[in-house]
Amino acid sequence: MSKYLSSDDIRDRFSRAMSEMYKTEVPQYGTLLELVARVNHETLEKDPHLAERLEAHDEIERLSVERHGAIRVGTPEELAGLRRVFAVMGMQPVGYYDLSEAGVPVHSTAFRPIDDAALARNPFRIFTSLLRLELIEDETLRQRAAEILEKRSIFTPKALELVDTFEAQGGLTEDQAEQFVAEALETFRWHQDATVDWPTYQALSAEHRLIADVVCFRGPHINHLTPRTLDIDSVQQRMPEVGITPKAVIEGPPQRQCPILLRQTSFKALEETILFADHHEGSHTARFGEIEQRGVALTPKGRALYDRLLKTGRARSQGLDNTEHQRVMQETFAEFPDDEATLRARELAYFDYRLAADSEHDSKSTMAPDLEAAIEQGLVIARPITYEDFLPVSAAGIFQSNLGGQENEGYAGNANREDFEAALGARVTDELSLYAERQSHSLERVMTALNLSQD
Ligand code: OOG
Ligand code: NI
Repeated sequence: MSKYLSSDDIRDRFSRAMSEMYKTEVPQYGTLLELVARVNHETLEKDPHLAERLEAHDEIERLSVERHGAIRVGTPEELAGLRRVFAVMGMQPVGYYDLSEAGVPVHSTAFRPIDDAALARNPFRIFTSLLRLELIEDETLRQRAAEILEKRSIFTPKALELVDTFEAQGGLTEDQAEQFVAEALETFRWHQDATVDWPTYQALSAEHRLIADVVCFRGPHINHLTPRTLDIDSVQQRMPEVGITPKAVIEGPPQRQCPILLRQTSFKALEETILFADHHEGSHTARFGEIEQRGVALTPKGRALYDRLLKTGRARSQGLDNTEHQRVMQETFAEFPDDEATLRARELAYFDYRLAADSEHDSKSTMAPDLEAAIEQGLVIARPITYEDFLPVSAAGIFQSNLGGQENEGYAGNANREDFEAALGARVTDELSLYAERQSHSLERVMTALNLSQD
């Protein structure tokens, strides 16, 4: 047995500690967690078939611990530091998201666990954005922002020391891990006092509110934490009952028999009192709450169809309320097959193949001529692979709803993955390749076990 705690354990502890901290910082988040737990419980009670399926797919356990968060940093050094901190918790950078297209001066990745066992244990993810100062046109303002960022250090000395220890030893002992969780948490804490005076804040905020949010504080405060719900429509509808006002529409695909990708909604950021460095008392809005419902990961072909229908649907539902928006989306997405067999046959979504439990012992002697027959005979089970990543259009909608819709079209067309990776000090993993690999590995195992040839 290793004398070190596993990265999965450290991540699990950290995500719980982060959730506790955010609950005290933003009480509405606690209220939202309770509502989501209630809705999930009711949904599972009403639908025993869903409960069984989630159980069989190792998804019941992770449901109650599942959440993602989001942070924004200001410099390449900060981003690279985060990469090392998250690596201690088994979280790798996956995906590149260009938000300049949506008028927000950042690009992003998601730090998350990658392998099946780690995802089943606790899929905690952090959507991490890097501010793009180079997109600020006003040179004086750009330099001012860079100088301010230069002066801060977002990690505690002890956290950095423990990251060094982790890298040198290849793990952390129980005591070290405990201390690491407490120290790492400090980076994401909220501070009511800004590091700049009120005029500086206002100047940065006038360029873009997000720039002020990144530059004017001691560190990348966690700006939301998002539990996973099994029925997002119900939570959206019931939020007002618990005193929470949801954003206008649910982002992403409409409700379906076979959920795809990711549906998200949030509540508006709070206006919070801030004490500025010149003792001016002002306010800042940054922190909010969000919920998500996850479905199956799509292949490039499925994703292209999703993107096309989303674009059509959004164009047709401009300015509509959520009920009408969802109706238009349902109509638009009627073209997207909504049963697992077709999603699989047309290679629109990724599946994980397993031998049925009772076909394991005499698998070699089955008479199934091919995979499809084996599935039909119940020897092999194909289960949808859950989408673990994010969606740029939805993310833009979430950013926008919390920035008062502030967009700057001048930022668009600036995707720069190379720059982002240079800042990160590593390549980001392509999310689609991860799903494709999981599918093909599972397929190989099943084919070998059943003596089937792959053609
Ligand atoms: C991140 C917004 C993106 C999501 O769930 O798509 C996001 C941010 O506001 O910093 O969290
Ligand atoms: Ni989010």
